[in-house]
Amino acid sequence: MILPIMTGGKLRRFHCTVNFTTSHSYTEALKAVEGVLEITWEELNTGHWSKVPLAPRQLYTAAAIIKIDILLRSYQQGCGDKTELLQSAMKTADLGILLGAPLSSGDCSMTRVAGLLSHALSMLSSGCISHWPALHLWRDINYLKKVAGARTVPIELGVHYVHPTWSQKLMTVAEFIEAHIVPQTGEATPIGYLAQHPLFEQVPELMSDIFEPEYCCLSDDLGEGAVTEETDINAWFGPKGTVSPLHYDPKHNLLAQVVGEKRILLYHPDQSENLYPYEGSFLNNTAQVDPEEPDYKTFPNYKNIIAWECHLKQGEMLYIPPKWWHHVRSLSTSFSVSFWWT
Ligand SMILES: O=C(O)CCC(=O)C(=O)O
Repeated sequence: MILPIMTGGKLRRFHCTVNFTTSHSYTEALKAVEGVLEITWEELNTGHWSKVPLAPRQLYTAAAIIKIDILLRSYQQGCGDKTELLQSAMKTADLGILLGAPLSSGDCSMTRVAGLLSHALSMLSSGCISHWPALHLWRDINYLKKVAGARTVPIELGVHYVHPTWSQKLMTVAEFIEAHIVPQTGEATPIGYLAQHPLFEQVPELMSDIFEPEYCCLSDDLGEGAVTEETDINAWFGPKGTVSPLHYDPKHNLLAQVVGEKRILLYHPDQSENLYPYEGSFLNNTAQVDPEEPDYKTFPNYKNIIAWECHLKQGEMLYIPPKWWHHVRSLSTSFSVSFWWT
């Protein structure tokens, strides 16, 4: 499930305008706003387009914004078919772009919303990995122990990789499972995470439980003489509570959720200045802001952020485009596989 979180700036007023949805049902609210859109539509389609005054076009935009908000709230509450709700929001945004007018000079919020919605429709896919044997095999830690238990792997220990107490330790997969996966949340401190590790090169037997998605053949550079690099396939295996801090990667990424669930916050690359990347070449793909506890005093631009929240469930796969910022928290014991390609 992906849903937009629009805070700050021009988009904040979307939320202010629709508080009435708390006391009315979404259906009633939708009916009311569709009435406004219909009446305004009549006005916009009477006479020559060049003669249509600004006010009804602005009203159309305002009503479209409210309708989108109601549709996204319905989406969030699980009221209706999720794809249909997003498609309807997308169509409303497109009509708003075609027929409406900015509510103030320089306001391009309709275009922005449409862009965000089109990403939401295309980024998350379910059913793509339902044929992977890993989906049922990896839920069994005894299977993982049997296939990979004796292999030594690097484990990240601590809150996350930019935290001052973070460290790394080598241990076998079996030791890691006993110390960090079997204990219930909170029992094992610090949290251990087998993160970004090419486990499938090390243990080819696990590779036969998954399939590289065909999307990874879609290279950016198909020119003559282009050399296609191998896809980087990494394992991310850990207990509830692992965090990959807010960062971006230069490659296309398909993140497949094989076991458990993750909450992923996503930000378009144009949000970089609101995220305060670390300076210098080492961590400049990592944000200083912690989106889970933003320090607005030190990072005031974060108030203007536009973010997407995605709950990536078992069996789903998320496409993260190059340079898109992402923050990832596991909500349960989790095993994901990432495919990075150029
Ligand atoms: O799953 C995670 O913890 C992080 C995944 C990630 O950052 C990636 O695939 O690029």
